[in-house]
Amino acid sequence: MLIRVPPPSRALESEVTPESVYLSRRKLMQASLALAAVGAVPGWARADTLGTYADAEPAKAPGWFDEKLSGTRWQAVVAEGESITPFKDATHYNNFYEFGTGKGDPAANAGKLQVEPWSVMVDGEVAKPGRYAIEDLIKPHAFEERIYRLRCVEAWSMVIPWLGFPLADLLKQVQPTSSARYVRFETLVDAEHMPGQRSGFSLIDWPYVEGLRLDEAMHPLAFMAVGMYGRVLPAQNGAPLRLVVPWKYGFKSIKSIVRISLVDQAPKTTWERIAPNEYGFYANVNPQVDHPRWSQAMERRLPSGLFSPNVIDTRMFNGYEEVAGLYAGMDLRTYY
Ligand SMILES: Nc1nc2c(c(=O)[nH]1)N[C@H]1C(S)=C(S)[C@@H](COP(=O)(O)O)O[C@H]1N2
Ligand SMILES: [Mo]
Repeated sequence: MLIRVPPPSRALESEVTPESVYLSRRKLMQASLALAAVGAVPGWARADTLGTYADAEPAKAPGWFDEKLSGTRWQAVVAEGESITPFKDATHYNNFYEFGTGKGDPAANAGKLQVEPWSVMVDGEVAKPGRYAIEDLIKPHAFEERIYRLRCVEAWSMVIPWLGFPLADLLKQVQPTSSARYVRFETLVDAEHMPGQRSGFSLIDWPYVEGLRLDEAMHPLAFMAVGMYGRVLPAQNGAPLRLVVPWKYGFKSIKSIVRISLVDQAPKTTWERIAPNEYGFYANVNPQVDHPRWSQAMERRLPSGLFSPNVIDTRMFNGYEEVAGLYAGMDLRTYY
């Protein structure tokens, strides 16, 4: 359960510059060029928080990833005065039930996931449906780095530097028709390599399904990640392609996507099916609407331990208040 301690002051937090974060000379030059090009960059979006990460284990990436990496726009930092979660925590404290329900299970088991070749079925209300090889889905889009807070519904959080591109760009590529109202996402089903799908005790009716309203999906903050910490996405974080919706609880950010459908009805999502009174379709981070079994007013920011629990206030929309307009006139207690 959550231990309530006063949140550390913002000043204290911003003093912490993660030693693990640095830029290579080449990336630093790219970053300053990119920053100069975009012009009005807020003071906290300093170049030394962008780029490569000393603690990130290097990994061999598919060719399509390496081809795009050098053109990355190291510009969009969205974590004012906060420090980036160590790579080790972000990759060893995971939820990915396909690999087991323990926080260490994904890191232990996801190495068996076969990510090459990978394709994504795009269907439903789109002008360009079809089975897309991941290369073809990625090719038209420049990589960006986005440093986002990730707030799990279980009241812990991290700050993760993602690599990828806006979901809106992918949707424009496949061209939703005028009847499309929602986007539905599905994760891979592969019981041979995903031990959680073999478990007889699993609550989940596979595949894992998530969804967004089309206007939410088109919001510039909604992101498709293919990498993190300047490298390709580790399997336990949802390789090779996962959604990141930073203003919503983490369970909306579906991993290892194999199908994207444009539909006219709100899809029934995995956690809604399991416990509709606890997990809604919207799942916007909201400190005022508690989970039926625990408070959502605060969160444990990882790394967190017994002697420094690092409990901080949870912010409305996880601090991404620019999305508020999407929910104008909606009672967020009803649409939780
Ligand atoms: N397919 C799938 N996607 C998933 C999950 C899952 O179990 N299966 N867990 C979700 C939850 S609850 C969270 S908090 C985030 C965790 O992402 P991370 O492990 O990269 O931090 O992934 C989400 N995406
Ligand atoms: Mo979560």
